[in-house]
Amino acid sequence: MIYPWYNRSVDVFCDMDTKDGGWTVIQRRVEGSTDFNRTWNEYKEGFGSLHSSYWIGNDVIHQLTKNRPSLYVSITLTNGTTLYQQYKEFSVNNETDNYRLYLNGPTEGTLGDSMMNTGFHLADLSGMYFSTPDRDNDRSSTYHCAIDFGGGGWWFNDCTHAFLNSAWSSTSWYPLLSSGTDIKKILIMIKPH
Ligand SMILES: [Ca+2]
Repeated sequence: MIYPWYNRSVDVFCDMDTKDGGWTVIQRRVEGSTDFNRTWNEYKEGFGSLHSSYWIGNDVIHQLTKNRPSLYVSITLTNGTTLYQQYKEFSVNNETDNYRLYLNGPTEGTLGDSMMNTGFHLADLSGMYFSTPDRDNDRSSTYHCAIDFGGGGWWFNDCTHAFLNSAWSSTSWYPLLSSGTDIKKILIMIKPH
């Protein structure tokens, strides 16, 4: 149980094994067991179940990232291998700013950087707004990225290489992973410096 606000508690999953532990899990997905094709308000408030799959909620993420904690993405493949990518600084602005993403390095890991400096500037996500199937805040005039690349809430440029809230079959961390069929489990988590 954590207290993002002094008068309101939230139950979260804590990872006490990875890199000295102390990681607060803001997203957890196990084999596509929960539908992530949700509305703006559902992403705002959070959804899912603590012991299977969940999104903790964008308002909570905003509260927890004001001091720019580290971000750790962990993806376990169906063959048992776990890959990761860590970013030194992560924050999400408030709803008025459409939960705008901030990422800063250094970054390191075995997944590769598919969010910050992807090598393709239209896929770089730092500074981008959050979109959902019912809210297009992306930079593409052609696509509604949150619908057209699998259906789910995420930060998009025009559009993205990483989409971990997509329909499971479209879940991607391009170029390393382009289909959810290779993925067993995803954790996205944060830890203060
Ligand atoms: Ca668009």
